[in-house]
Amino acid sequence: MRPLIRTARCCLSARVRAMATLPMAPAATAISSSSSPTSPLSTSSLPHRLLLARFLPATPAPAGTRGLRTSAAAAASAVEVGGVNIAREDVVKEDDPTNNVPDTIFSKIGLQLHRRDNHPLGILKNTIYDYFDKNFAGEFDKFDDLCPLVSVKQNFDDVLVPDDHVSRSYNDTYYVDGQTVLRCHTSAHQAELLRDGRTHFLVTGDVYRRDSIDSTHYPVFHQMEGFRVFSPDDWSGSGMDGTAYAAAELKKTLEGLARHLFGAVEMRWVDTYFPFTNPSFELEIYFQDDWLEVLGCGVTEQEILKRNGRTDHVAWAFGLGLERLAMVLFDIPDIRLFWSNDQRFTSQFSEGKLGVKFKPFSKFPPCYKDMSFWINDAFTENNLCEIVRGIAGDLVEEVKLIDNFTNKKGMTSHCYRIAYRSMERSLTDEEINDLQWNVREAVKSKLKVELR
Ligand code: FA5
Ligand code: MG
Repeated sequence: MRPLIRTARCCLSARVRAMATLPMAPAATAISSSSSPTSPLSTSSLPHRLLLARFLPATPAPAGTRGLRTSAAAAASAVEVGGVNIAREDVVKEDDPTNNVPDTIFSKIGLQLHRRDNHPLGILKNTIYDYFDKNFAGEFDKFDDLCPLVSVKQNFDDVLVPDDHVSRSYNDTYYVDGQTVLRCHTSAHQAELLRDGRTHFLVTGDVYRRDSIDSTHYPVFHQMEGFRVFSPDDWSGSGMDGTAYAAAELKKTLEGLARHLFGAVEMRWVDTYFPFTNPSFELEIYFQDDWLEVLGCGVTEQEILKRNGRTDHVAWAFGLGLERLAMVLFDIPDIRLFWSNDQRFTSQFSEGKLGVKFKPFSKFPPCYKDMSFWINDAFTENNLCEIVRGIAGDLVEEVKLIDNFTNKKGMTSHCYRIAYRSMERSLTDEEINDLQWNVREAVKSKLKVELR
């Protein structure tokens, strides 16, 4: 098995550079000079600035992460998704060591931004539906209301994620208990839909990941899964074997989708690895002066088809990040904005209008605060980010490692720069100082690190 590495994404700062479409590079194109955004389920081995990997086995949450919940979110007590009623106590279990879901996460369940027709994510979802309806005449079944609480089996085992894969760790995934997670990708629904006899489907939903903080990463985001099964009749006349045929169909379909969405934009294919596809690819789009990964895809592993009643068939699958595409299409500079209820944001979008450029309603300066500490063995950046997010909520824009050294005694120091900025108003010095003080106290007491 290839090494399983997580990489830090690079800080993306400038604006979209939408350009003439480059011809899609062949899958084998070697890509240099870029940093790849994090992807726990893939390992595109691109150069990266920081290695944040903490390979944790799938064991209960380490002691240092247990107290990471805060009361930042005044969570509703229950929500309903896809006919399932989810109460706070079903998801947030403060005394259960196998649970690591904070209230800030529970407060997002059931909001289903992708089902709002005049929200950028809903507009994008509907435009992708249009593409599939137009090109495949209603062949694709659509699901956008499947419950995000899934079993470990659905999320990982059914899609062949190895037992020691980093994405299974408590550092990366929100566990409700030892057997149940908040899905970390829409691929969690592939197997059940196949078993249900489906051969063409699109699944859109909210997905959850413990992750670091910056303008293109958020612990709750939205994916659309696409899946298409072929039978031997489909490829027999093509002169290709089933895998080559499915890979060619996949790229054709996604290149067509990219043109449908963007018209002209600079993009490229990157070879990667997923446990559930082979070969596997990622599509990247040039955005804010850097390459932004917008989807992962590939030819489905035979084992998945075999286990679910489709022996002798082949299939392609993709999983795309709706926020990532919407940021490029609507010129939305920060992923937190998708969650804004501010009229000045929401009123700019309307049903069916893809690509209306977002006009920032105000620009408030960020305020930076640095924090240095000696880390311990249990320290992870995701745990730090969860604490910061729990205290500052969406007022935190970025948490970035700016200095890292080990002294002669072998002690390692990290310095993180936290950027605080509201999308909606000016923050007072006092407010920021309070936040930072609370963050420092929580980091000290919960992560047991020594502040410097
Ligand atoms: C997956 O989740 C795979 N399940 C995708 C897939 C499906 C591959 C089917 C093959 C076949 P990945 O972890 O790379 O892969 O995430 C897919 C996309 O989700 C990324 O390309 C990116 O667009 C988006 N994404 C990932 N993490 C975040 C995040 N924290 N915030 C916003 N978007 C994210
Ligand atoms: Mg990825």
